[in-house]
Amino acid sequence: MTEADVACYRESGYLSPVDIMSPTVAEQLFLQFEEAEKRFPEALNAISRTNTHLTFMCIDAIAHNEVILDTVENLIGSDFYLRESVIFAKPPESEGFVSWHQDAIYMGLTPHDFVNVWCALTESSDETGCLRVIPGSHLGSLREHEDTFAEKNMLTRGHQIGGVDQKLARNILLKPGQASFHHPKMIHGSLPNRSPNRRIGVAFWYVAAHVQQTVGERFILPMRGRRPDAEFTVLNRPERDMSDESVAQQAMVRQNYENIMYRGTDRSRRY
Ligand SMILES: O=C(O)CCC(=O)C(=O)O
Repeated sequence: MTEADVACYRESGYLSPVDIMSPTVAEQLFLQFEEAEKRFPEALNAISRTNTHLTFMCIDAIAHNEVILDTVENLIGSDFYLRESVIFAKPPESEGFVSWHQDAIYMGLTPHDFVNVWCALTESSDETGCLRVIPGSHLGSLREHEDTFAEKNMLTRGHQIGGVDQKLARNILLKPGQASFHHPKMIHGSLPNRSPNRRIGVAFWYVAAHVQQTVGERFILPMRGRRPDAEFTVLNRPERDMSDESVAQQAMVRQNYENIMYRGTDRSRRY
C-alpha cells in the first residue's frame, strides 16, 4: 500500500479494489463457506448473518487476513480491534437492495476512526448488485436517515438518506479475493442482483482502540496493538465451526448490537 493509496482514501473515502488473497485461495474459502452453509443452513441465512466470524472458521480466516490488517493499520493506525461482521448475500435474480446510508449513524462510536472492509466471496459487478459509493461524501457530517423497514431493504431499520444524486455514484467492482475499504461516513448502498449468480460479500468493521463506544457494551476481538482504555470484553476466536461456546458468545454479541441498532425505535426485525 502506497502513500498515494492512503491519500486517495482520505480524499474520496474509499479504497478499491485491494487484492487480499489469490483467486485460488478465494475459491477454496468459498468452497468452505458453501460446505458450512450445507452443514448449518440455519446459522448462515439472511437472518443469522451477523458476527459469523465468531462461529465459522472460514469467516474467521478472512477477518485475520494479513493484507486486510496491514491496510487497516495504514488507514486508522496500529491499535485496533474487530467489532462486528455482516454477511450481505443476494440470491440470483433477487429484489434485495441496500438504501443509501452511512454506517456510523447507529453504531454509537465516536470519533469516526473505524473502517468497513467489504470482502467479495463471489463476483460483485453492476449486474450482481455491487456496492455503490458517493466519493467524498465522508467529508460531510452525518446525514438524517429515515427508517423505512422496507421488506426488501437489507439494512436492519431499512434506514435511508434522501436526495442522493445517483449520478455521483461509483460502482465498486470486485472479484473473489478482492476487498474494498470505506470510511464510516461514506454514503453507500447497492441495487438488486439481476444476474443468475449469487452475490456474497462479508463486511467487517475494524475500530481504532481510542474510539469511544457511547451506547451499549463494547466487545472486542483484539487484532493489533493496544486495547481500549475504557471497559471492554474480549471475545475468543472459534476453534471449530459452531461449537457451543462460540454460539453462546455470538448470541451475546448479537443481542448487544440489536440493542444498539434498534435504540429509539419500537420496531425491530429478526436481524
Ligand atoms: O453488500 C451490500 O450491498 C451493502 C453493504 C453495506 O451496506 C455495508 O457493508 O455497510
